[in-house]
Amino acid sequence: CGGEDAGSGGSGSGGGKITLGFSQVGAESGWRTANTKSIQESAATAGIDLKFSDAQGKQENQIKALRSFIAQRVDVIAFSPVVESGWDTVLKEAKDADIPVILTDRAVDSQDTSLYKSFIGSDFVLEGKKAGEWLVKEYEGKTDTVNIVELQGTPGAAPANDRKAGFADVIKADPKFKVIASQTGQFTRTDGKEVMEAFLKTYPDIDVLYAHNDDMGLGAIEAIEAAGKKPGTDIKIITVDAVKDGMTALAGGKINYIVECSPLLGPQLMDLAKKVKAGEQVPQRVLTEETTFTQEQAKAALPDRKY
Ligand code: GZL
Repeated sequence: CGGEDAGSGGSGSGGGKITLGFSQVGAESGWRTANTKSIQESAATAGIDLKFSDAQGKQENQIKALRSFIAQRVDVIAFSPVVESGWDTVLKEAKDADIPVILTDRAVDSQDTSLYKSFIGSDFVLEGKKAGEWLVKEYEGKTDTVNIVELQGTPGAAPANDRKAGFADVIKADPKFKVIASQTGQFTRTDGKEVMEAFLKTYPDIDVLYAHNDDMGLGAIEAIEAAGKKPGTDIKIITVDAVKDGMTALAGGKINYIVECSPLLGPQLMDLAKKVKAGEQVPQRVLTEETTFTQEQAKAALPDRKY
């Protein structure tokens, strides 16, 4: 769906070599590590000069990085917004500086879509729906209450907001599904384990855990086992991402279903950056390809997993 005519971009290093300023969320999960690797390797392959900044999960660090890229007159700016809100001012500064911006991975809630040339990432609402649809099928024909606990991603982050909404939208069809607790585990193993420990102390009969990423699910598995319960059997577990550690737990029966969210955005980002720099029209929205995995499918897919 045609985007805007891309800006001419900054002076950058002039000539052929494109300078791309990239602000990354942080290093909170296996997914993020794989995403960073994809971006760094793809920039090298594409002959793009990458200025990479790790925000350690803080929006103020991302805004600082974007302002630094503007000051350096990079040709293109790309970033994965740690949260959805609070970007309009700095995005307007980039637009006023005639430096095109590409969003990767996560969206912003800016109403003015002229503030960025393209957004490449997953449909997180759909990911939440896929998780819910598996659960509905898993409990088809059953009438007992299904007690669900939810480990949410980073507060305010698009994947956390949307995976929660998509899941809730599907399970609301059947009142037997009850989300008895829902709390952030910050997309990390450590927090996922701590919050699951608290859930287990408070709720003796948890049937299902829905974790917004593998890492929190893996942390929760440690807590479930420490509590003397069998993950994947006593408590069914659904996660999102499909990184290698998650797929290994799925193949091993400790997770029941994983909705894939691909971190391999690097090649498409570099292609978009080149097009935007050349002033070519680019799609406003680029959806990433992804699937879902059962335990059997994970066993088959594991040997070829790239991350
Ligand atoms: C999703 C990405 C999320 C992953 C988490 O595109 O933003 O952030 O699902 C990561 O693992 O921390």
